[in-house]
Amino acid sequence: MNKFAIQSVTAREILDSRGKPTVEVDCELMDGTRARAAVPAGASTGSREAVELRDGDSGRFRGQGVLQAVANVRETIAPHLRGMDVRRQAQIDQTMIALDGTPNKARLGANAILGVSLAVARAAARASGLRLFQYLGGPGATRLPVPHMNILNGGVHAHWQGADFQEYMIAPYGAAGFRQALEWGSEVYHALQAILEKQGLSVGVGDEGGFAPQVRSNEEPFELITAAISAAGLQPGKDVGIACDPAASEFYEDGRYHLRSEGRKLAAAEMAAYYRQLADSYPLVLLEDGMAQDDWEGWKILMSHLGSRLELVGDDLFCTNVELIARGIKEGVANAVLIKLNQIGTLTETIAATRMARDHGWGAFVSHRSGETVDSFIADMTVALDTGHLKTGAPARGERVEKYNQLLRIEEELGPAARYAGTGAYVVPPGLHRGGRG
Ligand code: 2PG
Ligand code: MG
Repeated sequence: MNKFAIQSVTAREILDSRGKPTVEVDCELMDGTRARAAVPAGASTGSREAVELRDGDSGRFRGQGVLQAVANVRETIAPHLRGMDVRRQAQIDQTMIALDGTPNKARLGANAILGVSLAVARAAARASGLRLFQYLGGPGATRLPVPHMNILNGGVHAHWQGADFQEYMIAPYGAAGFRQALEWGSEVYHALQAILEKQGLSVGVGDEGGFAPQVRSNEEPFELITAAISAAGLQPGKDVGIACDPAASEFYEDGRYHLRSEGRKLAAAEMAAYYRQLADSYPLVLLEDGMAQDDWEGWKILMSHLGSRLELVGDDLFCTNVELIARGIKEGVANAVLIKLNQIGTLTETIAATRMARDHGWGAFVSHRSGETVDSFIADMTVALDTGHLKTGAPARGERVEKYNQLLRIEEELGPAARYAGTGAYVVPPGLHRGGRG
């Protein structure tokens, strides 16, 4: 008997952090090894993401049910995987892609396929007697990422109550190790809370656990966060930098960027100038989706303004899709790629996207989704793929901190072999782009 042979694969509908249904998959091997994985879901989704199959039955979960995806795992995928060696990840993923037969996983659902892909990988690691990060990354997987903690939420994640920009993150790249980075993150988060309270602003949180105050501009959060870093006894730009994901596709209408909180509509060149002013004034190190997914010309303008100073990450622009990334590399529209498993739908395609970015000297920035579960797969995957940085929300809320806590465990497990990516995480290292010196 091959103990690595798949005995069964099954799925169920569970709830995610927003209380919406999502897919959870269990995989069991011949030797009794069991593993489980759950699938996240976005709110500000790219238009070219693989298809997340929803039932559309308005009688259940406002049409958001995933019973069809669950049935696809149980009835269509599982019979084909039974007996396969669970370590043959690429073959298993390929089998599901072929079974689906569409270019964007529209038939079986990327949520069905991804759940299986991840449960299979975890089962293989377990049966091999390895931690997931070791199984996926081998002996070289020893570098802990800089955690990008989203401490102030806006845009669709805060129901447009405050900033138009979706995510304001702190990046403690100056810490000595991951544990200290997380400690600093938590301290800055709580320092920000105190500042907001003092100013009479709300400390209610958005989808990713960051505060969602009713600010008057998209610049104000940069001021508040810089003050919070200092209030925590840390040096802005040296110890802790700032990263931002405006998620610009969400406020791009009729060829212009509509900043509701500021009552302005900007053209791409004006938007790029705005970002440059922010980079001049605050310790900005990384800007994700500064332009919209359909505004490739805008991205080129942004690159010419800031490409030598900041890591410019494409999320909705690339959707973790090697075809879109290849085009982006050819046209020079960014210098880094956001990596989200469920945008593409299998582990092997996600690894291929990461490789393509790195092979061309681009950054790869691993990400959670705004709808999450306590599954911490991306923590292990980030160490395994050695991407040097990830974002997985605030240092608060169970589904967010579970990933950070898993990285603490990995750092502990590695012991003296653990290294911290620090400023080496970025394609453009911080310090080259500080105010006045850029
Ligand atoms: C993003 C993500 C994650 P969502 O835009 O980068 O923060 O948001 O999951 O809603 O697409
Ligand atoms: Mg994004």
